Amino acid sequence: MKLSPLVAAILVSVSSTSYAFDLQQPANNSTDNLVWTGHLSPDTDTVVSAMLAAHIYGGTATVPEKINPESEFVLNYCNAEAPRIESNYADFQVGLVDFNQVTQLAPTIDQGSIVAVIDHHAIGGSPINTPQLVAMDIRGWGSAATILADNAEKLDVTLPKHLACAGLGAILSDTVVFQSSTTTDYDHHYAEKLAAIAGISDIEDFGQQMLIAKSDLSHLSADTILTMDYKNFEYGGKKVGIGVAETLTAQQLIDRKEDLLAAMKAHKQANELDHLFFSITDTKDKKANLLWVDNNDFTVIKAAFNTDVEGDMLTLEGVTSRKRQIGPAIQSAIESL
Ligand SMILES: [Mn+2]
Repeated sequence: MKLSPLVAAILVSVSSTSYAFDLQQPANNSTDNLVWTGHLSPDTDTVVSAMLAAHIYGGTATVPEKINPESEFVLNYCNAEAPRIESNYADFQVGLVDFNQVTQLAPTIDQGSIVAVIDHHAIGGSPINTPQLVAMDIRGWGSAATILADNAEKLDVTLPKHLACAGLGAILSDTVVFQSSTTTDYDHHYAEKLAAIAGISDIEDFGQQMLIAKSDLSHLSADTILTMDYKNFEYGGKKVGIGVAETLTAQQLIDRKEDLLAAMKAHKQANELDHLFFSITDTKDKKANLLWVDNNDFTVIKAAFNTDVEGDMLTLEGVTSRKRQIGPAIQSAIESL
């Protein structure tokens, strides 16, 4: 059957506009003005995932804010350059890596410009809300970098040494050197593959050096420590901030508790948060030391961890993951109060 010109024109226009960003066949995508970015308060997985995505799919890697000392260590170790800091995302097509919450989105990103999300977090809370179809690849793996390593392999994209090394650093960071309960077999599998490409024979040693590099926080202000690895959430209509400091030398921070509490109080007020929590996460002895600001927060802590609390800090043995342990407990407590 021969199509009338009108029908043919409609079909052409439909087929040329109906595809979302194509994560399976990158050649189908226009990468003009495409940038990749992760969440605010970027961590190593967010930084490196943007770099991996730009290498695999085209476009430019960016970060929405300055990178943290751990990421600096990893990029330095890998001889890789940090992505540029983008202060204005208007006029770009944007691919998101390592998050899906609007509370963690750079404020200049128009949600209508988001074309893809590659992530490993729950969609609960306040996910992005887009008028158009967005390509999504969300898997319950230990890091977004692991998902991107898998995509690179399936798409036959070779990773250069420095990116393989940085990818390995991102997996080690998010899984706390495979100690976190979020670690999957995929993370081990791709960590080994990336290490082989990067020529790194001792993965554990790289991981330990990274943990040591991020542990010394003595030169940083309490406010910097609070917001360095920090995420905003919306749980049950409440604005909730959760900051984390992962450190091998937790006592160093516990000794600065009064300082941290003062910084938390100021941060909670300035950002008009309903709740604010901070965990001094002891990566050596695998426990979280939780701090909160006021009685409202304390009520949530008691409900979340179902425990009698004495003093102004709650130590939770075996708890190291905001994503898997601290966040979900706080979310369900707030939603049930
Ligand atoms: Mn991540």
